[in-house]
Amino acid sequence: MNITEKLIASHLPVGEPPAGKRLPGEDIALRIDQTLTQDATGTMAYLGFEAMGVPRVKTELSVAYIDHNTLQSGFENADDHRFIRSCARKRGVRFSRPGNGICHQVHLERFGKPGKTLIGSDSHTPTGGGIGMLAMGAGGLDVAVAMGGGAYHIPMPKVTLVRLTGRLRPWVSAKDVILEVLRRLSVKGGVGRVIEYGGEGVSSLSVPERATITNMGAELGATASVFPSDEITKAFLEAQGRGGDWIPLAADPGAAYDARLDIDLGALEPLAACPHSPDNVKPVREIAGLPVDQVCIGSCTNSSLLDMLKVAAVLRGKTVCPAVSLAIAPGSKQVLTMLARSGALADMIAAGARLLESACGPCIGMGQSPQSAGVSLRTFNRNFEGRSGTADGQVYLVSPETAAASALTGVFTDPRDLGPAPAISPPPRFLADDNMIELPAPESEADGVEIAYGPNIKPFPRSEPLPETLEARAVLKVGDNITTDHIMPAGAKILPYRSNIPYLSRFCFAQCDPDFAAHCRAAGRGVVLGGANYGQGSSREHAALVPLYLGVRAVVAKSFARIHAANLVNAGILPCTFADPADYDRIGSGDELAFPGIRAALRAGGAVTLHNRGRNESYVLDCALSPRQRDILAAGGLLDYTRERS
Ligand code: MIC
Ligand code: SF4
Repeated sequence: MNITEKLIASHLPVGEPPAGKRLPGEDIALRIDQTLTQDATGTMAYLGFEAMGVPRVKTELSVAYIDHNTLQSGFENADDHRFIRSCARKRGVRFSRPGNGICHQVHLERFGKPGKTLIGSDSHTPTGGGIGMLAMGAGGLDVAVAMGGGAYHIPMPKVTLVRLTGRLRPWVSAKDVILEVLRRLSVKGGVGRVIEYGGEGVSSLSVPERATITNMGAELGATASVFPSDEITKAFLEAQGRGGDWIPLAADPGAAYDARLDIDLGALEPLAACPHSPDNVKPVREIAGLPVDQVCIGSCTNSSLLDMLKVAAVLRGKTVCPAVSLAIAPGSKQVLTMLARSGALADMIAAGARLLESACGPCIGMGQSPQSAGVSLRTFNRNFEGRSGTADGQVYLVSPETAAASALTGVFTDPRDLGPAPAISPPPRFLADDNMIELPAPESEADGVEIAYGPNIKPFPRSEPLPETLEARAVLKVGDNITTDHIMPAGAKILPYRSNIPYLSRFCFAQCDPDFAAHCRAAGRGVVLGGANYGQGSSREHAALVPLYLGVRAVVAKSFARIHAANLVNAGILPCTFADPADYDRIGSGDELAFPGIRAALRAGGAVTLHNRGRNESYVLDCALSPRQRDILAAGGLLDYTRERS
């Protein structure tokens, strides 16, 4: 078996056939050992959990992180933090306080365990694959179900082996490895797949480097990415004071894979993902010389101690170019404290870096938006149009080495031009102090903990069971690779309202159609028409709940990204694909549509008919839904489905 099959086989509910017997795409139910939430999706997850009525979480470990909404420009964020903290205390969840760091970085440092399953209400949860976990992003409701002891359902993935040979050359780093994978496979290339790393090159990569690679597997659309758990993993866990959490995990000799990609680490060079997609990758030397306005270093992709030490070494004794604003957000309290103690932080500050707190910050548009049409080099994972908060900002994704070099020169710089690379090695021991992780109240005292709802926390929008025939108007038609940032933007002005769906609805699809909400209101019931890979990017279920609130009952697309398709079903919105993609061209925004006999068709498990009244034409749609998902839609969403069964 390969590693993925081993992880799946050991987490199938008892009595289920082994993973090898499953066909790709077939629904599988996985036992979930650990969950994580972050605050921007966490309020919905805990509102869902409260609605389910389960008194205490049933996982081995559940952690609630506060890392996304930390600007606190009004009462809203602080209210959300208080709500999440109260849920965590009452329901048996550990609470990582604001300031403790970015969820994926902290989870890797303090909680991730090889061989375990993890789901998180954040699309970059696959970061945990760097330590040998089967770690997946999910919607908040799915995380709530898993916290309650329920299984997590995914389509059985295909497995792609990325076989690494050789060693990275100086100044080339893990970011360049994943950018190369993105260049070759594209943002759709991982859909329905787990990306498994193997080959002799693996042993030259440290855990934080592996985590950079698995983190950005999310940008491939992959279900998860996973590395073996080996001596390097063991050394990392030991250095975190968690040697006892280690188990070995490797593919069996001769294990089979559905596809293979070979990468010679020694042949890689510094790369950059150019605006506005993580797969628009070019060698840095081709862009060298382009003036740079801003550099941001951090995010869950590149904020480890190793990354920060490299950056500090490049900056030491120099001054950031006057035309450049350099912002640095170390990934966790552990990283920041160790930087401070080692003196490396002083090197950064002395060079002119603007220090940000250990949180997502600019990555999700919470501050540090670049100037008009500004060129911003970021060590982050997403450069979707407008995500930085500046509509015409030009965001490039690069390694910490390229970022630091360019901050000094003021132009896009291949770090190899700086001369010999500084030698940085991981510390033998990390400073492990979990004093910013609050333990839940003991079960005997949980009854006394009040859940603190603030005025910004509005109830969950509710769907209704699907009617026999659904009649609705096409309210919007969009092209390929529409992201959840298009559907439900984030950023400093909107993110504080993640618990307030009515307020958020004003901004739904704002970039594609500023009148989207008005069109929905006029239509009553709406259908969105999408191209390929609809809903790629984040796990935010707001991209389903807000359209639901506006009356969207179905999305018909050429294909879907996995997490968003699941979120639509959980919200009670029907996701279908065109059996003949050419039919996409035969429907337009404003067309009156009908899905005759949709309820019966879903029950029967077959294809669905879409009737276009204006043209008097019918099209065949595929609904690649599991029997469980069909039942969820019939019930009007996951909450009602779960309630019906409890
Ligand atoms: C992101 O990187 O887009 C986010 C913000 O972390 C999202 C979650 C969210 O929208 O709250 C994600 O990746 O899932
Ligand atoms: Fe936070 Fe950015 Fe990572 Fe999302 S991608 S979890 S916003 S650091």
